[in-house]
Amino acid sequence: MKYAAGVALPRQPRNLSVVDLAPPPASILQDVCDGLSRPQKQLPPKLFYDRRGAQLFTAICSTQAYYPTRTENAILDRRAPEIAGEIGTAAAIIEFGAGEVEKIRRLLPSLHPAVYAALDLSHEQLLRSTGRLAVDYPWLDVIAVIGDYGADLQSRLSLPAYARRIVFFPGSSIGNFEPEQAQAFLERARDFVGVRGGVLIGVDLVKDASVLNLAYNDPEGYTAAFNLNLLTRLNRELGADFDLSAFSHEAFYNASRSRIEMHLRCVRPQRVRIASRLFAFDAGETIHTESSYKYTPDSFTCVARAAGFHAARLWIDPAAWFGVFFLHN
Ligand code: AVI
Repeated sequence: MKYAAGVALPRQPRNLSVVDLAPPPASILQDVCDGLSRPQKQLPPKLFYDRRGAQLFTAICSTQAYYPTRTENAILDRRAPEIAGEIGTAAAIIEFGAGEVEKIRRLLPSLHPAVYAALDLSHEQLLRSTGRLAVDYPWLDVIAVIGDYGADLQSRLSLPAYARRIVFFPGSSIGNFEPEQAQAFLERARDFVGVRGGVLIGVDLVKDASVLNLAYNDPEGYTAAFNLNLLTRLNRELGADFDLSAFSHEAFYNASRSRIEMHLRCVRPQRVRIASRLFAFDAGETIHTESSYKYTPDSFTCVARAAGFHAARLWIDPAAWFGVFFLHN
């Protein structure tokens, strides 16, 4: 059993092991300055997920407006036996961005894998959630992998050779990649799972713009708070002096690019100091903070095919708002 250095884990369940593949802490300063120096200012969406951002994202997922979470959950609940039929029992499931490890619970009774490895960078949350999972499923080997999407799983994660490898990537997080990054992610996943393996992935689908626009402008204001929290984080971690009252949340569906765009719009001219740099914002100018691509079954199948997968099975909800794909060779 391996422990992450410096992580106190009282009463760690015997069926839980921990692998620490976290990259060395990197300063976010360079990414932030690069993004704010572009003609269309931008900030990397990975910066959303500090502790407050993670809480706000959980709150977003519970709203009526943000349909992806409950729609995907309903597909997983309803289709678990069919999904398990495709994957087979005794597989090794590796979930990317596992967080609360909530979705896999919907599949475990049907799927009965040999191993479940949950990868996430947020080690506190991951150790808590995988610890609970290991207690609830004493027959399951659970591995908490502290790392990001770039972690070298091939050489650092030991999985039983007999087990079919399945990458599980729910939540439509693939939509936050640019399409070429999405293809690259799937290519890496395909290399990792090998010819016998597969990828089970949640994908948000193109739909009426009014549904999409509401999902990213929830009446409770959680998405707006999530977006603005980015600036709070820069003020705290980089000593920046953003005046939060000068920026407002904006999210809209860009149909020509099949994506939701989230921006922070500057409502009056601003000069913002970050470390030794000064950034000027005109009134009306925006910082692009996130894209969330929406696919059709065909457009996503094209990306999967370009990444080398030959076969796909798709489960969708009755309104065709969300798809769960199983990609294999
Ligand atoms: C994590 N990701 C799939 C979410 C999305 O829908 O693109 C992030 C999010 N941003 C605003 N609301 C939710």
